[in-house]
Amino acid sequence: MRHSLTYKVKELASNLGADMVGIASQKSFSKAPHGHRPQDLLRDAKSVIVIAVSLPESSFESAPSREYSAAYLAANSELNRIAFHISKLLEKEGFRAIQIPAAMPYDYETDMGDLSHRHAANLAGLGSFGKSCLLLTERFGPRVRLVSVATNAELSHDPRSDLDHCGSCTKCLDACPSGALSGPGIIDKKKCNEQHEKVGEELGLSDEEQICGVCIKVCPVGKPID
Ligand code: B12
Ligand code: SF4
Ligand code: SF4
Repeated sequence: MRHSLTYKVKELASNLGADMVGIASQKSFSKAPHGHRPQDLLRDAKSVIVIAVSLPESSFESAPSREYSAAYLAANSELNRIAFHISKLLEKEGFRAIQIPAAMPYDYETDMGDLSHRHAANLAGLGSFGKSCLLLTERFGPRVRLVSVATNAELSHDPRSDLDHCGSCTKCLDACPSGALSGPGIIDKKKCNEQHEKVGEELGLSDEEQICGVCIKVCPVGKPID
């Protein structure tokens, strides 16, 4: 039962356009901040399904740009759509499931999502953290966006990923235009946010459309060698 439902969930996600799917146990979130664990969103949560959709390589070439912003928004709506259908499948099978927004809405005061998709993706084996604080996947590097679904179904869990993809590289730290990345894994969210606002003003973007993405653009992980 557990294996066949896991298979159905993964199959549906990839039929709907997911590039990667992994599953983490609710128990692996024990170090997540209070209020941001799967059981804070779904009382009897047992598993978290994490889905990644990659963005076309070319959309980053121009980043930050209106074209990258469009790809960013398209990926968010694809992810929310996939998560919606996974939740419906699980409910049809007699379980409960809740989708966590890919991006907006989140708590704008604390800059925190209800659940951190990056941590969830790491726990579900999709990739590991880079010096940029982003999730790096072997195949697409950081050029993926993520979404999670918490469910009370006991699914088969994937092992956590702990590969170091960065080594001695410091490209993202050197390229960050706002100085928000001051060291490996250290981000000043205020500076990063201000950069999003600055770019947004320059490009005439609404709050929801604001992007930067330079730390993704310069990352060599998962890029074809040229
Ligand atoms: C708010 C937000 C922002 C804010 C704040 C960023 C930040 N670093 O928190 C701003 C606007 C600045 C921002 C910028 C960007 N973002 Co953003 N953002 C989010 C959002 C909506 C919430 C992030 C969040 O919850 N942060 C709070 C927590 C995780 O961070 P924290 O306070 O530092 O948490 C500490 C502890 O609480 C603890 N913790 C929290 N949860 C857990 C869980 C466990 C198990 C453990 C052990 C610990 C733990 O860990 C942290 C300490 O290291 C997520 C979507 C989501 N729901 O995950 C996208 C998201 C993180 N953003 C994303 C992206 C791509 C970007 C940008 C590139 C923007 C762009 N598209 O141009 C930049 C990159 C900045 C960077 N280098 O990290 C992607 C990342 C994809 C990836 N490959 O990793 C996400 C996941 C959106 C998505 N659906 O894909 N973002
Ligand atoms: S999104 Fe831009 S400002 Fe924010 S950390 Fe990445 S490069 Fe720096
Ligand atoms: S640019 Fe280099 S240091 Fe930054 S996340 Fe990618 S591999 Fe790591």
